[in-house]
Amino acid sequence: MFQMDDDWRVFDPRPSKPKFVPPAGAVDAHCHVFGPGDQFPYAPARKYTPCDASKQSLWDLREHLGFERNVIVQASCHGTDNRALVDALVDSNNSARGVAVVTTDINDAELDKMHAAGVRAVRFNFVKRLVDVLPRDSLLAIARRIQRLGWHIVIYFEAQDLPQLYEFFAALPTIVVVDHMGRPDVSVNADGPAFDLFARLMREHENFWCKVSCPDRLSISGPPAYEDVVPFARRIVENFPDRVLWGTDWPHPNMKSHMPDDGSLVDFIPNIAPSAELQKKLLVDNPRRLYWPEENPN
Ligand code: 0GY
Repeated sequence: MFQMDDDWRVFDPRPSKPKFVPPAGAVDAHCHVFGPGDQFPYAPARKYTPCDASKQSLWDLREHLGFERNVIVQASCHGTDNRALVDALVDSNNSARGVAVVTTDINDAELDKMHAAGVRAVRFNFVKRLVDVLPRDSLLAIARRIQRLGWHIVIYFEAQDLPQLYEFFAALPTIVVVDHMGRPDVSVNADGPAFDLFARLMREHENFWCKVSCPDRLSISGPPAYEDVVPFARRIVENFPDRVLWGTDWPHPNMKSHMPDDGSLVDFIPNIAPSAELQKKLLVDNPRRLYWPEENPN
């Protein structure tokens, strides 16, 4: 049995029922499953040990919040062992897709097997407190390997690192999805130079998509309204309505300040996507086009 970190908070087992009702077919496009640790051990090199968060708890949450599908993202605490993720995808009966983490050692047969289970992307993590970042030539080798399967790349980085990563990102050959808006510093203006650089990446590279997720990780003003995050997310949703995704980030790994109420996170959506049209693009049309393209031949 793995001992959970003392300072890691357990997800809220009884989140509030959101007032906002998501449109039919809504996708929670950023969430995780963890363990159970005795079946799917956490990575020896992990930087934090989470509490177990099972696939069944995720399916229950999805129903409670009014969503129909999930995109499950491999988090750093499971390293490159994607078995818990694949196990959840197989159990989901086509209602979940996955984002895996791999190294250059992976062979084509293993990639094919993950594809059959529902994996559609790899995640490149540049957050140094979470991982030892892979060298760029390894990342490019992985990027080339996954193109055959039509997968895309999900990147996770912090805003202060964007200037030195910008050209590398801009040259990536697939669709690229940015986690949590590239973690902007929300104490500065959403129209200021730092977030302008991120907006420029989105504007000049139409293969870039953005998850307008995790106000709880970014906010200084705090829950439940996370007001200071609103102008950042709104700027992205309004300027790039066809390339945005949203997710709960359940079970909120490695959160130390507070444990968000998933119901409040869903109620945040109309503040960042104020019209029914924007909400449908954010929650239904965009994630389904990216992760279930076979249902959307056009
Ligand atoms: C997230 C955010 C975090 C953790 C991870 O891979 C991870 O461990 O992504 C974080 O600590 O900011 O997206 O779940």
